[in-house]
Amino acid sequence: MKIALTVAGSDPSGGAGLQADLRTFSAFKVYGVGVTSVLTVQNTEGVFDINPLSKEFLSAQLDALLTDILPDATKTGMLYSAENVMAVVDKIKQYLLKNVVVDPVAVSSSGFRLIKEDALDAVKNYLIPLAKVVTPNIKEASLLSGLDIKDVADMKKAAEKIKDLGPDTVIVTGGHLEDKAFDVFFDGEEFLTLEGERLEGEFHGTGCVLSSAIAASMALGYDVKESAVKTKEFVWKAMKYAISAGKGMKILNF
Ligand code: PXL
Repeated sequence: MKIALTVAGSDPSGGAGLQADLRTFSAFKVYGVGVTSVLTVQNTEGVFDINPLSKEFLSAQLDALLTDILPDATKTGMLYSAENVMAVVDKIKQYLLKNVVVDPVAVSSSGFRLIKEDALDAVKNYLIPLAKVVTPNIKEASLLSGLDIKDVADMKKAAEKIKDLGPDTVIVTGGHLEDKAFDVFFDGEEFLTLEGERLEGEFHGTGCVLSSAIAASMALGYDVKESAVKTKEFVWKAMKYAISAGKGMKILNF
């Protein structure tokens, strides 16, 4: 069985973060292993507090795991502090981790900031350059590119700028225009605009599920483009059949 690793924050509601990532790996019949970077106080209505683990504890978890199990793909989610970003960067290099998918988590759907100011620079300058795929949503793509994004043309410009940071592929997600939802894929040569019918509602954890699905698909041996196309369909269906587990945002169902 193929193995995927997530290094991510804990979301007790299970809609996002480590819990959602592991659930996604299972849906792809990939064995999931998980290293926790941050604890959050959270439910489907919002994020109320954040408690990052120390870089020593994060590194110790990664060492214990990676000297035992080497994953076929790795996804990084919320890391929060610059020290934790750098700890993950060091371990990706030390263990030569492959198929690295970086979800540059910065802001929750409810608007709560999920990254410290100085950590964004570390993500940009050290983590994203190691990525096979980086999956910013529109807000994150704006932060990373410095561009104001209003339409698909802006998403493409942002993808180009983010590609210059050094990842193999950029997927900017969540562009809305009229009744369509767009993701833009750019590998340095080819742009693909992945289009889906726009779904109404507030969803929690779409970015986590998307990046984990891409990691799982790559762990199974699919290339990045095939993985991106397959994942768009998977996430769209999971949103269409989303459940209201609590009083707040809907949780993807797959
Ligand atoms: O969806 C981004 C995200 C990632 N990781 C954790 C989160 C959230 C959003 O709330 O809580 C742990």
